[in-house]
Amino acid sequence: MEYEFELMASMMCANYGNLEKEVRDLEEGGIDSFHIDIMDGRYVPNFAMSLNDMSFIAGATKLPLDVHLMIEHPNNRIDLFLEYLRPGDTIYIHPEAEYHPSTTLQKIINAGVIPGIAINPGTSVETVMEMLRVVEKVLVMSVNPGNAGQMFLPYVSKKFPKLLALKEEMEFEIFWDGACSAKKIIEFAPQGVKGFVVGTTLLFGKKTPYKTTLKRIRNLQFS
Ligand code: S6P
Ligand code: MG
Repeated sequence: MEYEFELMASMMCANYGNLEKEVRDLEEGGIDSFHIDIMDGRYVPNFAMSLNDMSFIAGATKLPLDVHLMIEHPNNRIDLFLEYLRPGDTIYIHPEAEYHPSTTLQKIINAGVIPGIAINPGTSVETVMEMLRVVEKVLVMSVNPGNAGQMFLPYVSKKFPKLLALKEEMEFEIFWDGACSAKKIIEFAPQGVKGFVVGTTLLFGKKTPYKTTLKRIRNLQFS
């Protein structure tokens, strides 16, 4: 069996010594989009990428950007990001980081950008239920946000059946973020998870060229 799924490159894991080459190599390897992890050092205890990194990548590729905002009160700063984004790009916010997350989501929609929410490991599907009707994408975090290279949290798997049962009626797609391995793609792509963020677990920091790794992932054997 073959399943269609998207691969998003976690750009916080890329080599910043030559970011342009990283973008080209990933494009050549057939990546679907660039996942941009924006952190403010408050909502998460780290600073990863920022506005300048995102705008550089937006200018360097025509492929979609998948912007994951891990910042407090994104509504206060969302215009800065929207200015650089194009139709087909996505912004995910963390609902816990906002008093009125659906106002922020509406701003994203009004700008012609795809609205998404990211769900932390400790956040239940029930908590974000109403927003599932508003968003087009749900990014399920299988690690706590803040760092690459973390351990997969097994209890997150239990969330998928609930989301999969709701996705048709509420019209959203499900994406996986954190410690994504080949095993997880083999298990979850057939169930209907639409895309996977690939970071240090599968793609970056290895000796293998991106093209080879991405081809291997596309050719995974599903029984
Ligand atoms: C974590 C971030 C993620 C990571 C991704 C890296 O805060 O949202 O997108 O970049 O998890 O992948 P890996 O395989 O190193 O966990
Ligand atoms: Mg992310």
